[in-house]
Amino acid sequence: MLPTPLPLLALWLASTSSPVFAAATAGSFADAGSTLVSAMMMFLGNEEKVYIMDKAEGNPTQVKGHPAWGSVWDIKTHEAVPMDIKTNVFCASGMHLPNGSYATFGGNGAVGRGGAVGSQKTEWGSGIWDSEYQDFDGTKAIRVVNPCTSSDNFDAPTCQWFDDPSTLAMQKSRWYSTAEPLADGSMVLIGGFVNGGYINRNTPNIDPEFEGGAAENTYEFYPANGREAKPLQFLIKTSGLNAYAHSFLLPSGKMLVQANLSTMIWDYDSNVETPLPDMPNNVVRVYPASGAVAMLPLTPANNYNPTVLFCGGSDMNDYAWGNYSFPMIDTFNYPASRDCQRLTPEPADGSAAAYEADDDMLEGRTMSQFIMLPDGKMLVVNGGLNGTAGYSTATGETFSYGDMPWGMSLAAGPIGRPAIYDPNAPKGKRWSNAGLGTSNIARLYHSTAILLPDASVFIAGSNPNVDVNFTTIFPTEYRAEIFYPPYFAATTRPAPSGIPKTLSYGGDSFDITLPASSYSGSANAAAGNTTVSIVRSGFTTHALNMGQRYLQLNNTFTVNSDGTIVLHVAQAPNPFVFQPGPALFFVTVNGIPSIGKMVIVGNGQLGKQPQAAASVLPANVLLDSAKGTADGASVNGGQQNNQDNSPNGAKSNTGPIVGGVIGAIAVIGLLGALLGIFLARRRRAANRQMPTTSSSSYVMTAGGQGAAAGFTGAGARGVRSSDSSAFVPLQHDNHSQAWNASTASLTGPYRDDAAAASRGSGMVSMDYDPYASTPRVPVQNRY
Ligand SMILES: [Cu+2]
Repeated sequence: MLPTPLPLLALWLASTSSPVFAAATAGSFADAGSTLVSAMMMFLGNEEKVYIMDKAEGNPTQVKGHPAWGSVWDIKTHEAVPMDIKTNVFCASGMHLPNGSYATFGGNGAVGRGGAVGSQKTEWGSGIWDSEYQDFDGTKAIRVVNPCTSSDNFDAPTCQWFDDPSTLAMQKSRWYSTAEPLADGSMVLIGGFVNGGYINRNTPNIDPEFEGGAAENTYEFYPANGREAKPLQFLIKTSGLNAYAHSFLLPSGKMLVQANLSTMIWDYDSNVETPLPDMPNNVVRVYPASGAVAMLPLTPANNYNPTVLFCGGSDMNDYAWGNYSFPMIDTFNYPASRDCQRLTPEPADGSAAAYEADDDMLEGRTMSQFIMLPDGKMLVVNGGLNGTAGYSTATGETFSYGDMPWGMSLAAGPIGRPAIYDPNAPKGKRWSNAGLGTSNIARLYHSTAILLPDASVFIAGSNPNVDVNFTTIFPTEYRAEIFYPPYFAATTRPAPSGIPKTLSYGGDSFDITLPASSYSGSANAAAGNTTVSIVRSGFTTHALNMGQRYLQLNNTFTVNSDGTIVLHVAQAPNPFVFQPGPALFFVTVNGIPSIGKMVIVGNGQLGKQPQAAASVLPANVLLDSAKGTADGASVNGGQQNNQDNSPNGAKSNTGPIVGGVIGAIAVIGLLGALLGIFLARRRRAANRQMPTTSSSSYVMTAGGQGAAAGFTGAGARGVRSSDSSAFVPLQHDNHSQAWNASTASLTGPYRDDAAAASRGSGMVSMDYDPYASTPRVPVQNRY
């Protein structure tokens, strides 16, 4: 029998007795342990911890006597521990709060095994609680957590999720809603389904506003502060393809919103919509087309005027998209889009906003996502060549689950190789995957990725299944990986000192010192090629990083005779350009980022942020004779020309290990080719059994043009015989009208007034306040 590649690599790595994560080779993927639950949603809590959420499902890992659907993963040890989440956080939205806490919004009703409605039901039949999985209804939940570190007691309630919809809840049920932060640290929650479904509409679509109670085409604020949920016409116009709408706060204080093929600028205060042009080429970018969408870096050079990049997704026709039940075509045979468009919603010259065709991606991608890297480039990672997000037991063309070629997955052709987009490269040269390795783990529906403080990228999840399934072709995935971008070729990382722990909006500049050992060669050149940036990695789910944003701070510099470079750095411009809350602070020299430090931007409070005049910076002071003392061998690693990037050129202080890994990868490549032939034969043979290991059950692709061909044949069949699905026909009554608003105050102490009041009556333990437990805003000091 053919051995599977993964054990071979594991065996080889074991024989070197090196920790797996010691081999931080530029362009490579490395094992990062287990997430314990499938990483459907994640965020970086602080410099130590990544918080992970899954839907309520039958994960073997238990917490408090039931399957876990939350965990926290440690960046140093690569180990996760389960965390208890009470409600079903299935496909929620999430966002940071100004003090560095995080909140998640909505989810699904309580479910039990196989996605069945929970054992305790409402009168209209949705799940309140399930006796086996012990999850509560999460449709209106607002869950808050204060990120803790290893020095905290994680078992203390102050480090655990606050999750009690009876005291803190949205006004409406929202599944697949969007959360976009506002300049005062509050946020707007947009749309969503009331219950489940593939897309948010019925056939025929005669009731686009309500869909008989299944669509929640409204928005609300958190904290609500007296503001009631209101209908959003844009969601009605984009009916069906309007979940997880793409939204970006703009410098004007208005918001770009994109869904289906429509685009608008929204004044959310007065609920006035200004239409912008439709998305060209019929490409849908929202779930379940799930294009990669992100705002390009905001820089002094572009005067902090945002441009949003939309890449990939699907140009399936309107009929093909189907309805709540499933798509009308076999999506897994339909190639995803390669199309990229740029949009500057508010052009500086006052001209009309217009989409501008950008370079096509190197391959079509669905469910790929952008990760903003500290060097100002954008990594696209995860996803598939064909199909869409979502899972189902049938389509309009394949009626029975037994005939579904990829189990419940509506996508196929997992892409293992990332690509990097350089927004500053000339048109025609913006995409490259040269030097980037290929993962052997499929990251399809419900996979995630997020930037870590060391500027690597944490990648996890994938579970196109209604419940845990280890035997289908695209199984429930717990294996995490770390991807090391090209700048990991550098032998020396900049080591800045004096980074403040908080940033203000305008006001006095601050100085950061870069020692001569941070760079090599001319100090003048290094200083001139240094950027200071804050990167908000966001809340990742469904190929989105909600709230992700990259801001380059304005700076000047003084070069000293001993080679130290003093950077004079401006504060953030204003809270519309970069909303209050946490971010990673990087200093990038010659394309090599420092290790990111977590900072809080703004005053850490909800409410109007203090603003001062823009920082005034001293003029540059250069000194021709000054030089850096770092080993210059590979300081240019992150600056490599895209076209010349080569994995073998990657230098590392773990040289022998690198050679070995590349050798092992070559062997894997050969095995992969053999495996491809093997699988092709196996697919031709009917009635063959599923392999027992997932790594041998699908073929990863490195992408590339035309790679979508070849995924049209019937693949292996899943072994589940159950016909249960999240996408069963819905009860079309809107039961989400009951008032249960957050009454959190925007002034004074940041807490939910109703929750605070109820604590006195014993509804919630007095010893736990989800907001005020730990001071998230440190006293003004420096790293
Ligand atoms: Cu989902």
